[in-house]
Amino acid sequence: MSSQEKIAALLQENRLFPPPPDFAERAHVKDMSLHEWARKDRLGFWAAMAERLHWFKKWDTVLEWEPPFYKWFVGGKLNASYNCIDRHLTSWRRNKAAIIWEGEPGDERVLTYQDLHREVSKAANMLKSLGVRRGDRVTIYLPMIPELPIAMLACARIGAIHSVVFGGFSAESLAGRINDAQAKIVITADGGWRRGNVVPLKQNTDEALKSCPSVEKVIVVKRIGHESLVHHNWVEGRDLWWHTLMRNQPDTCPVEEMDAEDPLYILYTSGSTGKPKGVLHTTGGYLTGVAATTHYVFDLKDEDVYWCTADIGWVTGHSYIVYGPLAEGATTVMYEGTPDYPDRGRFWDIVQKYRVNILYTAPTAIRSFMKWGEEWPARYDLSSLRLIGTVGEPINPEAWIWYHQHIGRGKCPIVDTWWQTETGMIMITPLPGVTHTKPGSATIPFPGVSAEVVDGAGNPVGPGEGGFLVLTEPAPAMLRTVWGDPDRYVAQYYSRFGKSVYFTGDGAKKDENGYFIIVGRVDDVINVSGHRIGTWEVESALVDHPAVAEAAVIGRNHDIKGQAISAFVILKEGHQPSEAMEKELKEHVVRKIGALARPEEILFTADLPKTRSGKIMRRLLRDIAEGRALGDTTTLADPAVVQQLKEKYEATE
Ligand code: 6R9
Repeated sequence: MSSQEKIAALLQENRLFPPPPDFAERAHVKDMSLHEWARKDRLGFWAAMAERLHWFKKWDTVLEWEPPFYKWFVGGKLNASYNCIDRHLTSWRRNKAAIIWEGEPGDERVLTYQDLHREVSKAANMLKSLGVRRGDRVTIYLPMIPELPIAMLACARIGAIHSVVFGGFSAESLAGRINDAQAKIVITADGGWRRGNVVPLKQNTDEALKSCPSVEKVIVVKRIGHESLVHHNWVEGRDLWWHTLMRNQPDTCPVEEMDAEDPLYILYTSGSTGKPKGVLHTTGGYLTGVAATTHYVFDLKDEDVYWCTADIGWVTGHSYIVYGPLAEGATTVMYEGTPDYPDRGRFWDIVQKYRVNILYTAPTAIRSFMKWGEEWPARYDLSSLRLIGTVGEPINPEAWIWYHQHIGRGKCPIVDTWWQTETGMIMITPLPGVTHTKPGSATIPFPGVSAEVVDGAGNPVGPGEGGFLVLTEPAPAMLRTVWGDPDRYVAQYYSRFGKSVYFTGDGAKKDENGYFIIVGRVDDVINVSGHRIGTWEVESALVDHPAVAEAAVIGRNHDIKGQAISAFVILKEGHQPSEAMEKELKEHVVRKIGALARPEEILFTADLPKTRSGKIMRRLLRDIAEGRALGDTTTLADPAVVQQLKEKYEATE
């Protein structure tokens, strides 16, 4: 049987995959008692989860609420850096590898918890010496190098709020995020490696800082070491080398006692309208949520080597490379580069080399691996793997089965975990020792989490019926507000279905067992390779170009990326559609936002389908881009517009 036939056969059975008996026997959770406990006493359950952390002072109240504003562990005092480092130093764990790092060129660094304590303390002292105080914002724009988690934990240590900006974002995106947070300090690097090329992070920072008056100092990590990356634009007095500043810092630094509700970090994410929002996470609830889920979802044991392949620039890296694993005293692997450099075996080489036990990656990566062929993983010894997981977008059952067979070798449970930047922690997921998994389903809510699928009026829908995914109870790791814009927080998340129901922006259904199947975004957010991009952002970038009169952007299905960006553009008088114009507009979007927002294709048109009230009908554009028969066009101002567009689109294919 060919691989394709095998997959087809497995899928036809539509069967559930029970946890392998030897896995279940040794798992932290072997039965449904955790779920039952949380169902009976939700707050008691979360209080017990909070006990996993070290508190300088215990909380007075588990939850105080005035929907949609929630406070968890009120009155409690703790520090995230202390919980991720210091508390592990009193046991044998101080000599355990905290971070195993591999650079793209193949260089390596291993930091034990003791090493991490020293580096983080020095970095915290460095920040203090530059005037950073509790509550100040620090923007971090770094590649995947150890200085990134070190900088985050240094901020947490002194109560500064970090805002990590993914290294793939443009200067302009960086500037927007620095200004929104009013950051005092930017931490960057001379550059980062990507497929053997240098990403010029310092140059982007220089460009961004032309419009960022709040920034006083720039700390630059020397990652690449090419003089040309920094010398022409080094601003004396503003720019400082990380290694010079770190040299004479004391290697201990007292931790700030933070309130449970003090901010830990801001992370920007795309919404359906407007600029990216600064999602605000606080200390006690967030850390409780990520520590508990790391422990139970990944069935993490002290002897495990755990690898989450995300970039720390996204929430998955914050919660499941840095805060969750380190709070749990784990060994967390960090890799700088891409899966196909220097060849398509790189991930499997890393699994084999470090004997990785738990692997957490994205469906888009799995679909690439499928395309590259099973011979790549087959060349490596993957026998150390005992649990594998996915996050970021819906996983198609074919990819699930392929992952199960070729990476999990039929032996590893798969945890398909649904969550968001806003939820901070995994919300819907199997627990690998007990939940029977089903390809394409994230299964059931984590204990203490309440999710539902509802219709437009907010009423639960029946099995198999599509609806909106909502969270009906607060959970400790969820965002507290949108930085600087509480009205937007309310409007975005707590108005569609009332003040006490959180709207996720996702469509979903439940099967007859109550398992959740998440279909994808139902708002104007596109999920490209697991990265969220707002249609509004791409449209704004396009109309910013002098030749563009109007633009409409949609996400269409894509075999590898999940979704790809299709843009429909009306040019201004005097500009002609051409290949050169298409290229220029794509580059313009990359310059404005970053390479992740590059449209897959641009279709020039004289008109866009609009309702009589002037709203662009994206649904019809999606029909066109995905080559479907056109949906209902009766509400259109001019139905001929779509027909013409469709013909044109088909002609360009
Ligand atoms: C963690 C993260 C959140 C959006 C979310 C949903 C999609 C994430 C998923 C999933 C189906 C899963 N998503 N995990 N869809 N199954 N297991 O990815 O956060 O970048 O904020 O994206 O990603 O659409 O709403 P974020």
